[in-house]
Amino acid sequence: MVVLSKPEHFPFLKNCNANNLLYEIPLIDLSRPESMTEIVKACEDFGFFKVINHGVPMDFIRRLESEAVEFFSLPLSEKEKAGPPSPFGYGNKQIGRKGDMGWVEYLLLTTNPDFISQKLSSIFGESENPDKLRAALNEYISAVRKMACEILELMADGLKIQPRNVFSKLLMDEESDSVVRLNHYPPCPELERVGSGNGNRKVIGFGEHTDPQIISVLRSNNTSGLQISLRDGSWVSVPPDQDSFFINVGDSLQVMTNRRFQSVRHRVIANSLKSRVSMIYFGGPPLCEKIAPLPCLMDGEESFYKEFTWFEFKKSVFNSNLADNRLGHYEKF
Ligand code: GA4
Repeated sequence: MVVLSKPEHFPFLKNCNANNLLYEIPLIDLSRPESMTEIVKACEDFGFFKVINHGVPMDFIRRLESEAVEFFSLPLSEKEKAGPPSPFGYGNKQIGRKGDMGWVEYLLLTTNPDFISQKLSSIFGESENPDKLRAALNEYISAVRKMACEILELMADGLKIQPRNVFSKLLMDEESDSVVRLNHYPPCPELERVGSGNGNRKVIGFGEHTDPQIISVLRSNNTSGLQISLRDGSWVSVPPDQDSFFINVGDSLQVMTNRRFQSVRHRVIANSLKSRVSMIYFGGPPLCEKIAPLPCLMDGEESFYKEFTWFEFKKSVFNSNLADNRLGHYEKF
């Protein structure tokens, strides 16, 4: 009999304690030269890691968080003026177009500054609110994009891919289809019961899913809730850290690396007492970009995927449920 949970069979389980609290999230210090190899290892083992010494000014982070808190404290009727969430705007409990629900409200925007200006002016009219929120979003997005590009270049170096901007150029492209999301998970005193038999009472804030883009950069306040799924399917909680960023490998990067890196399944569980506020940058390619394994990574191997454009993939993403395996449709075997 194979005992799957033994650390020697799954090296990443060494990082978990008995309560499945991942106390040793792969930690990448971007100021250290070792970060390149450590990032590659973290992407192979988890598709997920935490970054410190990230270079994003704390002022930018605090400013956007406080703007987000201010926005979410508006009366519902005001926030709803920014709806519906699809393709971009304010959403409450409903996620996507296929009936997924979560204990969350959010603002979903593209990262294009002109779009942000237009959208915010249409929500707030002539008041001074849009200027503050717009400025906070724009400075945050630029700094986080820069960090995401640095990480993607370290990945390329670590994988010995040239040129090193092979991934990062997709985020820097004027046509890059990147998204920013502000999430508010209100405290949930009346915990609904999900699942059965294990005595765990949970309310799903944001249901399990992988991110379709190349890379996601998440920052949250100090409220817990984020969980990631390990390769054996078990869920582990990620201790929050408001001074760090958490990086997710997205589906598109999984394809471009022909599964050397795997996108990470994750979800958010609501907290009964404290609000959780997160801000996520999803770095995506231009719509016309072909997503396929990079030939230099194939080394004689066959591609696991049929080629597709980001536009085609995105269309199927938005017609899917949150938990679906969206890459299944493009797998060759
Ligand atoms: C998950 C990652 C991003 O938050 C997002 C989400 C999108 C949405 O909220 O509209 C989706 C989800 C996400 C994947 C499946 C579809 C689309 C909700 C949903 C049910 C903005 C994205 O790009 O894909």
